[in-house]
Amino acid sequence: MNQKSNLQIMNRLNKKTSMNPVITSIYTADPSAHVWDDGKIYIYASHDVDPARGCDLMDRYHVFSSEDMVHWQDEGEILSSDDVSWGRPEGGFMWAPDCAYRNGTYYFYYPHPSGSNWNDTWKIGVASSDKPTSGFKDQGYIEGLGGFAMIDPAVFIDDDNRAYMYYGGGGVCAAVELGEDMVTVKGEVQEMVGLEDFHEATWVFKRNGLYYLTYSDNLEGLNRMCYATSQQPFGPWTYQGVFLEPTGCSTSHGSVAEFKGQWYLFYHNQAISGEGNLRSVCIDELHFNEDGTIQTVQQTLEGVKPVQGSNPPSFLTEIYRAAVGEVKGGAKLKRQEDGTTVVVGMGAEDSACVFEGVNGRSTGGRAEVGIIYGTAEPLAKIRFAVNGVDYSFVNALNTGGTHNREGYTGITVTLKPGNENVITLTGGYGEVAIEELQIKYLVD
Ligand code: FUB
Repeated sequence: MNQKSNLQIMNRLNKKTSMNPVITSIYTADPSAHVWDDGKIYIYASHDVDPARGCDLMDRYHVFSSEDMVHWQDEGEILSSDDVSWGRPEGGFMWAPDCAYRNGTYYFYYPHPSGSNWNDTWKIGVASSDKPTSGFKDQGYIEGLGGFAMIDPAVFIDDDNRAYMYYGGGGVCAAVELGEDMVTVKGEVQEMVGLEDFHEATWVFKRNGLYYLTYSDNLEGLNRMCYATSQQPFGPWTYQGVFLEPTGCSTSHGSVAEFKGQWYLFYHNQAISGEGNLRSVCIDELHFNEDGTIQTVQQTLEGVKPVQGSNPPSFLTEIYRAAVGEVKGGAKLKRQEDGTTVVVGMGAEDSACVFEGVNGRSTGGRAEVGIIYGTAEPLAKIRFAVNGVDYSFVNALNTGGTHNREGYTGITVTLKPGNENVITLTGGYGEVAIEELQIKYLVD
């Protein structure tokens, strides 16, 4: 195999704004954004596994982090339906999640059915970790919640440190206080009163002492995001109207967060795929009027600017370059004029290229894989597997590669220790000429 030596590369990205969608390597939706004590902002999102089949293949949550709102690091997969001991045997259906932090532990909440009859068996599961981006372990589901569509959990921790979980779908929004352990409930589940045309996608935040509950409405085929306000965490709520008009996607789901003095809306659209079940996370600024009402969010292509005082991240990283070994099916190795070799023919059915002997270092662990390629087809994609584990399709877009396009996120995977990792790219979904993989190791 044509392996190149390890290189120390100063990787300075020059992206000026975040661009929308902001996450482009895989399909993500339902973003829940949080600022943690390490000074970074994180997005916990649903993962629309491609190809989608309704919403039932949604699985394998990823989390993304940023220091400046413009450059986002895929931190990798944090939980899949395979990890859920009580979940439905068929897996999938890992819908809109949220995360909360208390006393050194991160709690990841997610809706998932416990039975094959998915629509009647929703539960809200919880997994915990001492890290925001890895190590999450199933802690079962929250008992004592209401017997209706238990989807879309959102956890809000108030200034007095009391924690509340909001959830619901199909017209009912409910809330309950969480116990100190963040897993049991305290007191009665209460239905939220005063919301108009509630559909799903609850999110709660507080600003200047006022509680805001955002959610999606039922506008046929093109849900919008609405909000209501209250002086108390349990309402009653005063409906305030729509603040995100349709994004072009049938569902709408978002979160609101303040980071370094600026408020943002995190939401999704279907701008990359054109399909309602292959969605992409976006970010735009959120502005308030003097009376606390929210201005209609302007959906932009540029996204948001770097936060004040931030520099583009510059990280000295060991980047390991793997070159292709074996090619299969219609795929062929082609020597270029500059002496480099690329894999062509990846548009053919059954085509694949295999990178063997990929170094996971002595420890193994998380590593971001950038695929260096060229394509002229906006919706070309490649199926991506590591050591036989399928990571879904990775979008190619007509961009020149996951590390070449400004700000294009690579995909983060788990490697095993040693140099026997095998990465397989399978084609048949558009012409993509593949040059090499670049592997950036992430420290846990
Ligand atoms: O992503 C699956 C479901 O679609 C979410 O749970 C809803 O909020 C909607 O976005």
